Amino acid sequence: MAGNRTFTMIKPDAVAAGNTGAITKMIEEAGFKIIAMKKTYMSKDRAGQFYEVHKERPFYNDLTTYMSSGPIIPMILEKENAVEDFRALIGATNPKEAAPGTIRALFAKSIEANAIHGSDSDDNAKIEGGFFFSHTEQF
Ligand code: 3AN
Repeated sequence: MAGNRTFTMIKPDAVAAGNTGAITKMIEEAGFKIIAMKKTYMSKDRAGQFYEVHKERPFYNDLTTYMSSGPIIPMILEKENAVEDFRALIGATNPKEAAPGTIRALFAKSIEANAIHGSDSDDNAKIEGGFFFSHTEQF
């Protein structure tokens, strides 16, 4: 059965460009309820932990440098079929391939600075949400 929560993070490029409000509005208008949200930073080490699965990929060093370059906005979101529906709302990893009207098509600058993260499974949504927030099950 599909889970009803996912994890997202507005990335440094979108926060710096002043797109936090526009993106949050799109998320809420798409029917997601914001369960938890904060503005925070990741050190390069902490970004390395978050993206541990990509450790062997050639873009890992650049990615963790970029993700620790400025403030981010992690959130836990709730909606029926949350993981899949949120991936549809944000669009493909590469903004050039992202469907028109998706968050990445509208706001991403490049495949690396791609505005927003969305968990790719229910299990990862739990792990990633727990990376930034605790005790959210009671919300
Ligand atoms: P998604 O965020 O769409 O699930 P992943 O999990 O494959 O994509 O990649 C994690 C992050 O790594 C992406 N959001 C993007 O910032 C970066 N990334 C992925 N592929 C590349 C690439 N070929 N070059 C540079 N950065 C990449």
